[in-house]
Amino acid sequence: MRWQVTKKDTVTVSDHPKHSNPDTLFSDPLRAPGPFRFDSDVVSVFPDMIRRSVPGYETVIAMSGLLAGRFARPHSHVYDLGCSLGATTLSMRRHIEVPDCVIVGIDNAAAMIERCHELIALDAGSVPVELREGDILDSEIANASMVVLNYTLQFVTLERRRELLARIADALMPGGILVLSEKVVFPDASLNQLNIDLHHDFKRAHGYSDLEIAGKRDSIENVLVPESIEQHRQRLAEAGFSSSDVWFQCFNFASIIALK
Ligand code: GEK
Repeated sequence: MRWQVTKKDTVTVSDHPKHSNPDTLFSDPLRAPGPFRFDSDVVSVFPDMIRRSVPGYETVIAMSGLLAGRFARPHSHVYDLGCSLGATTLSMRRHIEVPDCVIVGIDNAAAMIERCHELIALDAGSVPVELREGDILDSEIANASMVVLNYTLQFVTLERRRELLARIADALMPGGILVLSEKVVFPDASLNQLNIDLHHDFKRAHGYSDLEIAGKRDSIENVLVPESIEQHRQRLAEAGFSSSDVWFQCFNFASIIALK
């Protein structure tokens, strides 16, 4: 593995090239891809993979930080659920200025949390960060002023999504915010196909071959289950959020804010 940053500094998503090997996981034509797993191979290429695969990723991470600056409250928790290597956590850490606010990052992939600990330790920010290795479906969420699910709910089984969102709504203080970023599908079949094609164009423009795009698509099928924006907003209302709307979208990747 090749990691170049060694001294404490402000670590941000724009440091990706320093924190990632290039993603070549699906470039071997002789290796049949199995179901996608967040293992150490994925961790070593993750920043490069997600930047080149998710249109708008860097904007969503940066704006999550701005939202934290506005919504984080003193004496509260801010949650980064499915924190991976802590890109959202670090972005929020740069912007939170209130006292006694703790960022809690949770991920159930051991390799992710291990590397996330190292990256947080390199960051010079002063807001306390607590990292938990565990399932967000089982982890305690309490006294929250802000909760972020950046590209994580899509990996939770459909049957358990509502219960998780209801627990998040319960844990949020009045005026609290949820940021929910997801790959989405569209009810109109031709628009859906157009957005899938545009996503693949985005990946090609970032250097992925057709073989790599097809390999990742096969591997992630049934692991990542996208829903429509309408389905998300309906469920958010049922879970106890008073309002929600899309604040960012690029092709079939959207981010919603929901207010308690
Ligand atoms: C980012 N938010 O960089 N419990 C805990 N973690 C989970 C669960 C679960 N039930 N299911 C999946 N994960 C990050 C990117 S990546 C998105 C999020 C992607 C974790 C999983 O281990 C992985 O680290 C993360 O959710 C999804 O903004 O890879 O497309």
